[in-house]
Amino acid sequence: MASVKPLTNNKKLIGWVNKCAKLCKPDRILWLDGSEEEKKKLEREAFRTGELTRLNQKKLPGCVLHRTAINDVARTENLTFICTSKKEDAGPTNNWMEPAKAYRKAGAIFKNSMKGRTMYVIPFSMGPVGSPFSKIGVELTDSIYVCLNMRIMTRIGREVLEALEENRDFTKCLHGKADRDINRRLIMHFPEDNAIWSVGSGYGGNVLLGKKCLALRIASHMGYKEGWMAEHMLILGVEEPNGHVEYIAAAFPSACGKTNLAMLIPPEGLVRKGYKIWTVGDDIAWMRIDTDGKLWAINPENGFFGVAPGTNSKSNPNAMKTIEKNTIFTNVLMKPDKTVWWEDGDEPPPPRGIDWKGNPWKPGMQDENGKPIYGAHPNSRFTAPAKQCPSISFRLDDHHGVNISAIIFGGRRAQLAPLVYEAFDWQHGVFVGATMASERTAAQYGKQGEVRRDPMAMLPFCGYNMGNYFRHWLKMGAKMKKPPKIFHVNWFRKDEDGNFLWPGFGENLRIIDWILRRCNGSIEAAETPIGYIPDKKDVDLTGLKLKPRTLDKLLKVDCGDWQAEADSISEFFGKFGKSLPREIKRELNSLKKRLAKCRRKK
Ligand code: OXD
Ligand code: MN
Repeated sequence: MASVKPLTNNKKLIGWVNKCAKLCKPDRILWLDGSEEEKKKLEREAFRTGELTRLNQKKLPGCVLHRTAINDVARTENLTFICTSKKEDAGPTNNWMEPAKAYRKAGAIFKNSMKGRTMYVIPFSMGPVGSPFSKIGVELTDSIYVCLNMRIMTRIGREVLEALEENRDFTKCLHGKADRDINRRLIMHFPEDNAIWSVGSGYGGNVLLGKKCLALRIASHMGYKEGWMAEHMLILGVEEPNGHVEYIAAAFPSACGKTNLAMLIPPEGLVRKGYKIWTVGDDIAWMRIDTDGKLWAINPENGFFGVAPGTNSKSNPNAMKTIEKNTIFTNVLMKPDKTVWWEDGDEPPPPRGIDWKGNPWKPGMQDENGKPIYGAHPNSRFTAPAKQCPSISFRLDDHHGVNISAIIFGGRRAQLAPLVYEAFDWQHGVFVGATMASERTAAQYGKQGEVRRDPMAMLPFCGYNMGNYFRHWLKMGAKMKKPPKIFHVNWFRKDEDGNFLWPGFGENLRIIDWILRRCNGSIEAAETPIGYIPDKKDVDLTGLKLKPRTLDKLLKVDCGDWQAEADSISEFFGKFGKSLPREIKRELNSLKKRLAKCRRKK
């Protein structure tokens, strides 16, 4: 095995790399320094093997295309495990495996799997290099696609190794494509060892180990132990007409428009008033309490791994500008001129192209069951540097992060949940987050459209017992001098004919504006059994044609429907047994009482 000289003297790191190499038996080991020349070399090699295709460099400078295996297009939650010594530490919502067994099972797949391949060593930092709130990881992988994605999504290379002094801990991330057989695919997390083993997949969420695996599953466990929070949240700055910027953090389940919200363009009426938006992050927030007793957040990532279908100049003009260059496209359609296309993008379907599976494609094609054949996979993605986003906040590189004024939970619910409501207080807000539910999307395997409960949008990402996770939220609130207010939004409510009631996208700023005015105490709100809802006059609808009756429908709280919801929450909580905090049970009982009172009044 040829090994290029390690770029570090850190013995712990060198020892671990050698141990993994002994298991996987790569032909070569290559340490990444993060340079531009290195990037070009990796790309050349990937073009040669077909791992990547170079796109039209005149129209899409620096852009490439990758196609995953056909059975490897989304996160595989059923193959994702939290491996703790005690089963109860993983809790009722995670798949659990005993660590020794997990190392054995995954080890058998890793064994000799890199023969004939190179093992790349990627030192990376989640968060600005050198920030006391950042965490360092090292990913070993046999995939150039992973190397190039990690270059965009994290900060990688020499400066990270310099920050990793001899004894500083790092997350040990081992990834191997192996044969990408779904029966030999495992995504293992070892929070007690600060380690991740992912084998048999090439799909982003499973293999860019800094993202969901480290920055959420492992980090949530670290946060629990160390007294901070790792959340599946975007971070957005709203610049108000007086120039003051307020920051919010918002959690939505995968593929519910987090990237669109993080980059929204204010509607005309609000632009005229002087509102501006600053994007800090679109997927993950690490939050901690500072000496001022307030909650501060950083985005640990450095790029966007967004869903392509549905991204267009109306839904997200900033994303469209972000991906004009230096972008990795995954599983989209390639047009004859080597540019890209996806369903519900800016352009009509091209007369022909190569679909995400690599097959010739024409509009209107159907499979043997009469179902449309998509040009781009519904979970096809773009990976683009955050700095290319026109609305990116300079705070992205701020070691200290931003102060969070409001936390928003949201889901995709055709019925039931009003456009917005505010929790009565932090504890009630934790209950609101814990009972979040949403219709399933293409980012997860499973039946699309089915409602599933997804507490804080963390169901697939909480690296420990979710009962303790709720407890941790309650504790964090109690420690803060002025905790952010907590809200719930639903942009997806439909009328009797199945039409969306709210226009969404940039117009969502109208609701965020209401939220911020509630935070600064300048307006009152109406109390309902589920929380406070806006007085209609306080939602700024300047320039938006929305019938007053539509706003009534959007804000309606039907106590009967909510009683059914409360029963379904009771059933969901049943699976937590004793680990469910008393305070959360109490919140459910109080909700039931308020709903019963409301029914009696009618
Ligand atoms: C994502 C996801 O890719 O949540 O962000 O699935
Ligand atoms: Mn996500």
